[in-house]
Amino acid sequence: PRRVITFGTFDVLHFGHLRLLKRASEFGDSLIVGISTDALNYSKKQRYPIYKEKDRAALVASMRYVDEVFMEESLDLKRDYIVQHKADVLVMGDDWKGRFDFCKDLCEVVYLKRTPSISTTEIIEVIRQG
Ligand code: C2G
Repeated sequence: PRRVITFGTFDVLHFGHLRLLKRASEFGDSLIVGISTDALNYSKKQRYPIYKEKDRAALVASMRYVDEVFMEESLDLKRDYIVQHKADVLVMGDDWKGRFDFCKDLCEVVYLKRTPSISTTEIIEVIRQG
């Protein structure tokens, strides 16, 4: 059985996330999702996600395409996570195109087209402006 792995924050879960997870799941028999922790987000973007990591993980875990979730504590552990979870394929949206090619000796690496015109940042902006 082929195991697929993907990573993300999945904050303010939206249709673009759903489509990414659905398409990722089609690359194998099970899908494992690394949820970026609140601390990892803070270190990347100098702001915390709207929803706490436990809640983001619970939402993603409840989706029918997802078999397992774990917390992604650091971007530098990507190779360890792939090995630990015995992943055969790493799938990411193409905003990360090329950035995970260094894992190609461990597993297949696939980048999927992002769903246009939807993002957490934009949703937050719209809500803020009222
Ligand atoms: N995505 C998408 N279409 C959108 C928005 C997001 O396909 N309109 C995809 C992204 O390309 C990514 C996944 O959904 O593959 C999760 O997106 P984010 O939560 O924004 O993930 P990010 O914060 O970039 O975290 O180790 C990698 C990081 O943890 C990725």
